[in-house]
Amino acid sequence: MKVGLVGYQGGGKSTVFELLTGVPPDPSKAYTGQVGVAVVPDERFDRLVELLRPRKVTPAKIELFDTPGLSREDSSVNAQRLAIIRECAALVQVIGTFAGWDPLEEAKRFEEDLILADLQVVSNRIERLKKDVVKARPDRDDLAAELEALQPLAETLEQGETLRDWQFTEQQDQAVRSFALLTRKKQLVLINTAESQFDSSVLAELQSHGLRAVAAPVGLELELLQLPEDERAEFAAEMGLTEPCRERLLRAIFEVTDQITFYTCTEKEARAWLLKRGATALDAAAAIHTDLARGFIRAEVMSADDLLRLGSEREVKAAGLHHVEGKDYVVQDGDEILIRFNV
Ligand SMILES: Nc1nc2c(ncn2[C@@H]2O[C@H](COP(=O)(O)OP(=O)(O)OP(=O)(O)O)[C@@H](O)[C@H]2O)c(=O)[nH]1
Ligand SMILES: [Mg+2]
Repeated sequence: MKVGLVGYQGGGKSTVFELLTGVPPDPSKAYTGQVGVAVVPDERFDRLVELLRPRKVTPAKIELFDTPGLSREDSSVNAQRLAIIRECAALVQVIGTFAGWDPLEEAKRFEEDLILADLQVVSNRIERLKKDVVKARPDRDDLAAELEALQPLAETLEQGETLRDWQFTEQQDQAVRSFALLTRKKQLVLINTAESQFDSSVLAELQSHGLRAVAAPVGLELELLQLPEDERAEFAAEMGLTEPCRERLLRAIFEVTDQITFYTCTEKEARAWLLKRGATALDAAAAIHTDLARGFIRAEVMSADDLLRLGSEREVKAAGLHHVEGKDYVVQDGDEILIRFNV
């Protein structure tokens, strides 16, 4: 699952990318985008590792996609850049207040761009359907149903609203699947502030507009990390940087993806995995290895919190909190899972 760093040119997307992944942006990828990974901070996993002391530790990672910024002046280049954004599962719009833009204005403007792009895709399909549905075709009924499913979506977009909170029917879901609609993606606004102090009323404004938002002095923090270690404290004091923002941002980005974390722990390796909320034990098995899904027998599950509280698997079992589940079990955030399989 790729999370896109998106927005207008010069907002600081690549600066955020570098801070979070540790990888400097590659200029040769400026027009295509660049993928990097970052570890998802997970305090519960850290405590599990401390308790179990496995030989190997593998935390969960999230994929970040630094995309080319949209142009404010020349919207003709934006169609291709919006197409790049379509590949992302969730969006983080980076707005740089250091550049003098008003965050709420910029967020609204970006939203309009996304709405227009979606409207174009949906309208194109509607026009096509209107032409085909009057022809004598064997699939006429299906086309008519698709047309009916798409029309309310187009109306919503025409009214300048996103599809983020829309309850899609199965038919609608099917009809738009290949469009990867931009305004249907989960989104976070990340305000890249020039200074460590920031007027947080902007966050409240964005939130009342229906957008989740966080703010952080990303540029300053990156600068700090690039200094020799013995100069950092002085720079931080001078700039008023009290608490590092990297982990807080990664956590906020992780939350916007709507995933949960589950764990697999053996003496050899403790590992954290990400899974779509609502996914099953079979999905969890497939995330680990296709063999585990193919030969799935059962999942042995306990909650990491119980394990941490009681101190050992034996104690969890003694307390009756260890359970055996089938393929359809909906994995819960924080489950520790052992998949039994046979291939
Ligand atoms: N003063 C200041 N400058 C910043 C900050 N963050 C980024 N910049 C500068 O702003 C410029 C643009 O930052 P980038 O991170 O390249 O912005 P971008 O969003 O990736 O831009 P595009 O890839 O062109 O869309 C660079 O020169 C950065 O050094 C900040 O917090 N403060
Ligand atoms: Mg960039």
